[in-house]
Amino acid sequence: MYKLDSFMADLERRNPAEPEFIQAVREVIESIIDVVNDNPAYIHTKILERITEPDRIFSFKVEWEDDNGEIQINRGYRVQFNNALGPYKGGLRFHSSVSLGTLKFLGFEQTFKNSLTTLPMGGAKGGSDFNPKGKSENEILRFCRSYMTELQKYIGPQTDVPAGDMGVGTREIGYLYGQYKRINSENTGVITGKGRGWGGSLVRPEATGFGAMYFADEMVKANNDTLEGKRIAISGFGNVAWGAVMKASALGAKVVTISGPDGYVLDESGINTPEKWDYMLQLRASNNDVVKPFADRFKVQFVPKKKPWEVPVDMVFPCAIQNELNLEDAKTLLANGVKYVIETSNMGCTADSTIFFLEHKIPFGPGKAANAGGVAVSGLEMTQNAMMINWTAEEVDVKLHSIMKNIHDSCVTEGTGKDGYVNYVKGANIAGFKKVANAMLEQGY
Ligand code: 2IT
Repeated sequence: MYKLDSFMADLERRNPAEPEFIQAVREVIESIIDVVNDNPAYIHTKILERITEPDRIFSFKVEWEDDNGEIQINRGYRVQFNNALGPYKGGLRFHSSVSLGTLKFLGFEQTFKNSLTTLPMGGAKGGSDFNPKGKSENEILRFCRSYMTELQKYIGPQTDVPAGDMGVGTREIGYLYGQYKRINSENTGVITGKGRGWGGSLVRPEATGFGAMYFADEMVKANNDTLEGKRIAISGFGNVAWGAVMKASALGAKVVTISGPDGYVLDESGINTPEKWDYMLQLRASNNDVVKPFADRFKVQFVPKKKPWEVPVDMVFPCAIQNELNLEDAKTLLANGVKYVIETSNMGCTADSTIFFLEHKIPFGPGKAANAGGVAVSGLEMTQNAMMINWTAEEVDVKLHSIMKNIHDSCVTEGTGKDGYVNYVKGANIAGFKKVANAMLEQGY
């Protein structure tokens, strides 16, 4: 029999100073411990110890030259967490906050998320503490080239397929893929999120935001409700927020906020025109990591140094970074009448804020379910690359939509309580876990 406290104490002892990893594991173990203890095969094969230990971790030096001719040194990583279901798959994050513990938490989450998509993908994550803010195009190119010179030793289209995450978009994927190809002389689906002209899937850039909105659409329908007319607060202004605002508009909802490290934009008329969406892309491409110019450009309100969670809304979609919404924010949101929370960033809500929402029976879509659309379309990109064909945007979108509906339904199946309230956190964790755990058991040790 597993006991939560002793298992977690042991995990903390073996993974010191990695609070995000511990947080991510604790949430999963709390959800699945009864399922595990009900199945002797899980207990005597030590499934929990095995599923929380990454298969392997690479850490490497990345040297590159800045525009002043000075040598800079960053640390690069790839965490290959679990490949029971398929080749390792997961994004690369270039951000000053990146540490090994961050990437272990993200790789762990990715394993269950990828399982939920039902596509054959294991879980991984990688990246660097390289901070793209303020870097020139040439500096980014030189960094990507050096990073891939090391990373290419460990990846391959059947082994490990990276993609983008924070700080890594189509431009960076291009530079990374170019260097992989230069060294290995092969054109394969070794990385996803490629440009649409050279093997990238249509709808991949939009996929995480679209998927989150499809997931939200299923959540509201399950509550005999509709997205039509809903007021939404979104954080972030990157690729994920961009996809989400576009799909929200298409489905009749109104997004009134986006945010950056400098504060948030409050646009009461709604972020619902192609000009505004295109401007978000320009802002991101500028590498300044500020959102205020959006407010200046469209003459709407800018609230400096604050998060958008103080704005009264029906739904919130954290789309920026882990632990960006805390217990205080959760209390404010609830007092202001929030009806749904869709965690679109990975572990965007702190543990206590998640518990608060669940205790108050707010439908809460956890990141590993709600944001799985991105990696799902990455999986579809791998399929297209392997078949040497391109699907139309409609074909990809239909598949994405059906995957998100499926994930929602799996959460309902595994997460519905006696009172009818759907605990999507529990549902996603149980559904994601069972597939990975059963595959591990069937494959032996
Ligand atoms: O967090 C994520 O799921 C991603 N960054 C996307 C990973 C992928 O392989 O597309």
